[in-house]
Amino acid sequence: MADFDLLIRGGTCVTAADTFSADVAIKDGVIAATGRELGSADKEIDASGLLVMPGGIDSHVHLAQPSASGTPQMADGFETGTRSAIAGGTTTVIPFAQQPRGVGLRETLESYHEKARGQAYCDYGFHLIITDPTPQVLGQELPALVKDGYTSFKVFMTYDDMVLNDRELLEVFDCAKDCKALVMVHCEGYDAIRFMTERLERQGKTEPYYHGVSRPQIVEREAAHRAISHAQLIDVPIMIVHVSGREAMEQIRWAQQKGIKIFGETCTQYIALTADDMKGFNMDGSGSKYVCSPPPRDHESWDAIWEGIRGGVFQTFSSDHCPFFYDGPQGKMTGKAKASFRWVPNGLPGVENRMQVFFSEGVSKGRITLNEFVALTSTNHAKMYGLYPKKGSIAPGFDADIVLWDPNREEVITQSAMHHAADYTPYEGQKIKGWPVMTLLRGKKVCEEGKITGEVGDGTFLKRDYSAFVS
Ligand code: DUC
Ligand code: ZN
Ligand code: ZN
Repeated sequence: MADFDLLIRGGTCVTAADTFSADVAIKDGVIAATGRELGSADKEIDASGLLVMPGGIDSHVHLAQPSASGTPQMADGFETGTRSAIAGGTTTVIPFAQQPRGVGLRETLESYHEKARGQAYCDYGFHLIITDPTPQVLGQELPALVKDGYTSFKVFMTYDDMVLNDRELLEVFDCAKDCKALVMVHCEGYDAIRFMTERLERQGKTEPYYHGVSRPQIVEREAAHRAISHAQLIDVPIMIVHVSGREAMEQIRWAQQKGIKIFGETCTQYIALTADDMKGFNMDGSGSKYVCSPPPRDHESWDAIWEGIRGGVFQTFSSDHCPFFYDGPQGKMTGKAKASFRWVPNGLPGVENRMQVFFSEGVSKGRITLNEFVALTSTNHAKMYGLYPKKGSIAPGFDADIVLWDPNREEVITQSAMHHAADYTPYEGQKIKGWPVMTLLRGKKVCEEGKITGEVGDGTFLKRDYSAFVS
């Protein structure tokens, strides 16, 4: 009988801390050993010339979230969204379970479990989205669910159906402090956006491009500062998600330098897209393909985001995969969206392209090291959201979630090769250097050369521990 189930031979292992030549031995879905002369295995994979990295963890993904009536439904559910994830080298996603106002948190979670059960190609957890922080929710439901392993949740400072006012934010932060949960905050100011939107509409400026004008960086900066101040008042750590440019980045850096426990996340669209992409062909709608919130900015903002990445302001790099169709009856420009950008659904597909774009722009262009790439795409997500030391590294005892990566391979991103259900990728035509060639989920080969070899249902639900960053 062989010593191991699988041996990955001859590759270069990369973790958040080290880069080293070693074979990786896998048994029962777990990494059993790394090194040389490890023993025999039932199967072997030749990884010479390839990087052996922890599978990506994308801690900011939206799948199968219902939309308000009359607006388009999301393009991806759990099956297609997680299929797209593994094709891009990501082996764990953490989507959101959004509480409809008036509905309890357990009922909310159960409805998402139903959508996900047996449908996923990769492992998954859930963050809650709290939209209705009643005394019952904060006093009983949320603390109990945090104990049950739902250790993070998101709150919004904008959107009619989700916005929390300052008093509610403070109550939620206070609850998070008591139950050791990590709060993710969407920082954009509701009133300022409404004011800008109504003024633009009065001026007849309703094309998708004006989505970006309605929520400039000042709006994000003001909300980020307000969230930071509230967090400081309560003395609770928070994570400011999807930071788009210099203004909010500097607020986080300022807070971190003062010793306030604020964490930061940025996403692919903020290093690869600009507001000009939303110009498209105006009301024929192609600009709507790029409508997301916060909106993509400009090249100076890309530089600011890289400054934040290199300077340690951001701990995680996510996709904020939030996919809608462009064409057809569920397309981004259907119904009310033709009348104003305010009705265009906010979000882009991106879970498949996250690691490709980040590797190419980051590692291949010399902006970050391989180890920083692993930290920002995998290890830090695992630590931030209570999945470490099960996920996020190449070492004995970790799940054998592994991506084999060719650092020299050149490709061009194109919709025809994508695995999501959406009918476009916002990264169409991007030239990429560095590409995933094989993805393993707990030791099983689930994707090779863009061909899915895993099965729907391979992915399992992950109960999570407390964040390593919340004490
Ligand atoms: N916030 C997100 O996190 N994702 C999509 C849209 C939004 O506003
Ligand atoms: Zn958000
Ligand atoms: Zn999001």
